[in-house]
Amino acid sequence: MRAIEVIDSHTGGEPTRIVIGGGPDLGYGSMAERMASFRKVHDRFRSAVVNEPRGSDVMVGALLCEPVDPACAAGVIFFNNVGFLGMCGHGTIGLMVTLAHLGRIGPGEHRVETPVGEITARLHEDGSVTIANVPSYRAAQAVVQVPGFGPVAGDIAWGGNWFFLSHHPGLGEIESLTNYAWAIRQAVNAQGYPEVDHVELYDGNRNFVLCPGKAYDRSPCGTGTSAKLACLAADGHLAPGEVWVQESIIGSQFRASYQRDGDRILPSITGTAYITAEARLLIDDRDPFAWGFQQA
Ligand code: PYC
Repeated sequence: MRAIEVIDSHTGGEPTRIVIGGGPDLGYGSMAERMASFRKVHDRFRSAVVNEPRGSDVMVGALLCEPVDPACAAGVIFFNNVGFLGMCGHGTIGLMVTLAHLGRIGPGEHRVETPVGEITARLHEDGSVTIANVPSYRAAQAVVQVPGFGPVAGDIAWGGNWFFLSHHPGLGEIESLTNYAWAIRQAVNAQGYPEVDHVELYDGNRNFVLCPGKAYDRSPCGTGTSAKLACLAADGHLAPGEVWVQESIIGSQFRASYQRDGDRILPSITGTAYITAEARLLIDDRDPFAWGFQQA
C-alpha cells in the first residue's frame, strides 16, 4: 500500500487538501517546471488525491514542495479535479494555516513559490492570513455570443488564473448559475480566449465563480478577487488602498485592496482557514478505483 499524508482545511467553505508526505519526486526545478513534470508523469497522483472516492469535484489539492530559494517558507503546486492551477488564493490561505498547524511557521510574513511566481503571505496573530498575490490586470473587455443565452458582456482578467467576469443581476440558484457560466466559458474559449478557465458572475460584491472542472468555488476565490480588483481599478471604481469586500455565493468573505504597479495592480487578500482533518490516504493497487475517478 502506498500512503499519502495530507492535511485538510477549508477557507470560507472551500476545501484544500495539502499533501505533506508521499508525493511524487519532481526534482529541483522551478515550481513551473515541477508542475509540468507533475502533469506529464504523475497525473494519476493528482486524481488519487482530489477525485472520488477520496475527494470530490470541489476539492483543491496542493503539493507542498521544497522551495528553490531556501529563504522561502514553501513551494506549492495547486491542482483540482481536472488539472492544475497556476495559483490559488483560498488554497494559499489554507497552506499558511496548515504550516502553522504543523509548527513550521509562526505569525509574520512568509514567501511562497508558485508556478506563476513568488507571492508573500502574512499569518496574523489571530490566525487570519493576508496574501500579496501576483500582479493582476484586465486584458480585454469583450462581448461573447453564448448559444442559448445571446450576447454576454464581460472582462477578461488575470489574477493568477484567467477569468471572464460578467455582471449577472440577482445571481440566482446554483444549478442555473453553473449551466450559464459553463456556456459562457465554452463561448469565450471558442471566440479567441482559450486560456480563460474560470467564470465569475457578480452582483455588487457577491460572486459565483465556476472553476475549470465545473465545481463552483465556495470561497470568494482569491485569484478571482484579484481579477475583480484589476477590473475595478481599470474602471476607476476602487482607489488604491480602499477596502473591497468580496463575498462568495455561500456568504463567506475576503477583504481585499490593491496598490498600483505600472499598468498592473498588486492585490492583497485577507481571509481565514480552519483545519478539518489530518489523514493518510492509502493506495491499494488491487483497487480498480485506486487512482480516483470522475463522473462521466
Ligand atoms: O481562491 O484562487 C482561489 C481559487 C481558485 C480556484 C478555487 N479557488
